[in-house]
Amino acid sequence: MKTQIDPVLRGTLLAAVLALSACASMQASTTLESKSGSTVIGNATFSEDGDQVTLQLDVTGASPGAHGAHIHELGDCSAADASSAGGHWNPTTKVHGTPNPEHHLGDLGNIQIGQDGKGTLKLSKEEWTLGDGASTDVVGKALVIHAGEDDLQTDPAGASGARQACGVISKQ
Ligand SMILES: [Cu+2]
Ligand SMILES: [Zn+2]
Repeated sequence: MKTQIDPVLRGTLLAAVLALSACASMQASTTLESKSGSTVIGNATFSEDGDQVTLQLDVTGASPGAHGAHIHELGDCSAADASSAGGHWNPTTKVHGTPNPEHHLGDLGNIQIGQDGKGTLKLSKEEWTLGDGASTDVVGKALVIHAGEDDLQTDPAGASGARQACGVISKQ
């Protein structure tokens, strides 16, 4: 009698091992709450992806068009206008703007919102880290969505207007 593992069972075991290894990689997330009287809400997930950290951001309830999105330096969304989140997260002391190769670590550019008020942004950065407590760690910072478009050049904040949603990034 053969002692080989049944191919179906083997497939199930392989799937279980893959699921476990996926769980082992670090994740962080945040739920964005409306600020400045807006209806904008959303959620974001950061996951380790090889040498980089990948952000998946989903927003609803926003006006159609481009909205500036940034990681701000203070994990505090308590103010009604989210001013408590401070300025752009900039641990490497660079100048604002995504075309600039040496921009703020917190510069995410713009999220494009459709006629249905929804938008998605996916972005990876090698410079980000997740949960290691280093100055490049996204955990403990605040993700902010703005009323207007980030012009990607005006220092220090891209002239993108009021802060319409804010969420503190925490480890999962
Ligand atoms: Cu901002
Ligand atoms: Zn910036």
